[in-house]
Amino acid sequence: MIRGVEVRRATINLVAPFRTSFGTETGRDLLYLRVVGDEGEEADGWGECVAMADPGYSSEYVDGCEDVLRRFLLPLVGPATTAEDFHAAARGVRGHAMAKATLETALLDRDLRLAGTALSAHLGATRTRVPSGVSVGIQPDVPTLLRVVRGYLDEGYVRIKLKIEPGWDLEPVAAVRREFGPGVPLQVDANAAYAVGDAAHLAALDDHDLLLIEQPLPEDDVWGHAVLARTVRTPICLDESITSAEVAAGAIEAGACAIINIKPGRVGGYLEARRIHDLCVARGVPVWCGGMLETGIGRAANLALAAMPGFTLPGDTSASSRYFRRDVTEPFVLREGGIDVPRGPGIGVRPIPEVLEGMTRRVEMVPVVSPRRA
Ligand code: SMG
Ligand code: MG
Repeated sequence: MIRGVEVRRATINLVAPFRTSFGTETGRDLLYLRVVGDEGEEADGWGECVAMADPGYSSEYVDGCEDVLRRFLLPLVGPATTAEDFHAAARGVRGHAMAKATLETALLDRDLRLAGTALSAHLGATRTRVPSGVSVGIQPDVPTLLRVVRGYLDEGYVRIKLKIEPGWDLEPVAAVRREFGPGVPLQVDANAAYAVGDAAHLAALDDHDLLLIEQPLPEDDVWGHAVLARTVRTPICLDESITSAEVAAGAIEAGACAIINIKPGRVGGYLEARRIHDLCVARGVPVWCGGMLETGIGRAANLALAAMPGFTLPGDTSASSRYFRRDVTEPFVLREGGIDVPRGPGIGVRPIPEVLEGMTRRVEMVPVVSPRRA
């Protein structure tokens, strides 16, 4: 029986600032949930919220996630609530995908630990190791960018993603292509920094043989992406725009994207992420697993997802050392261009107690009382 949910706020620094078209992250302002039952610590379920401190990537932000969890989502959990129960009950709360995903993942982790099943097996994963790409932030200048990219290639990352924005696009992409040659799988991510009127400019990226252009236009402009896709030859991939399987189906139908970046946090959890995967497999649309600078808790679950058969492109599932000096779990390491998928029950990892305590700013146990629903 579930006794309560521990709400924990913690902080971790990044090894280097990560700059995108919407801002610079120097660390993570973390929200972890732990679903605590009376079956012992081994069965506790963990979830990590992917929201950033500010609403720059999406409208969600971590303090807002904590608020909606405390006021509307945690009250849906009763002593016997499963992840599937919560998924159904949470339909009554509009939006707030990242907040929902945090709690649903913690419940799913607990369900699967009790069942002795690994998340990867539960999702129908077919791989034991997933190829690892790396996302490279906007750099102060091209020589610095080339140095950073070289470092990642030397480490063994099998795909490079460059963050772009107006004023930092054609030149850095051309420079990386020139320096490292045609064999390096390369893609770009604009985080919604362009407008449909930039179509001719973006079409100049076609010269550099990119795997894809990720989210060039604002998240609510699916139609604009469809228009853009008629001008630009490089495949358009959507990230921010894809918030559910229904939106994904519409975007594919509209010709707005040829590839989809699946992030469980953005779509409300692993159950919805699996629906999007299955839809894309049925439509012949390749998918890959995005990243939100997760610590080991979130990363473990993403690796399980990325091991599913439709994930045919390398994801932003990099090693712990790409982000943190010391991860909260045992570090994920890059081996032969990939990272091993955890095998244990649930997400397969748990925080290292002393590391977790060192990062924690506050922690509170919210007891489970009579649930409003479920
Ligand atoms: O986890 O390696 C990572 C970050 C990958 O570029 C990345 N994420 O739009 O895909 C994206 C961004 C969103 C997070 S930026 C703070
Ligand atoms: Mg993106």
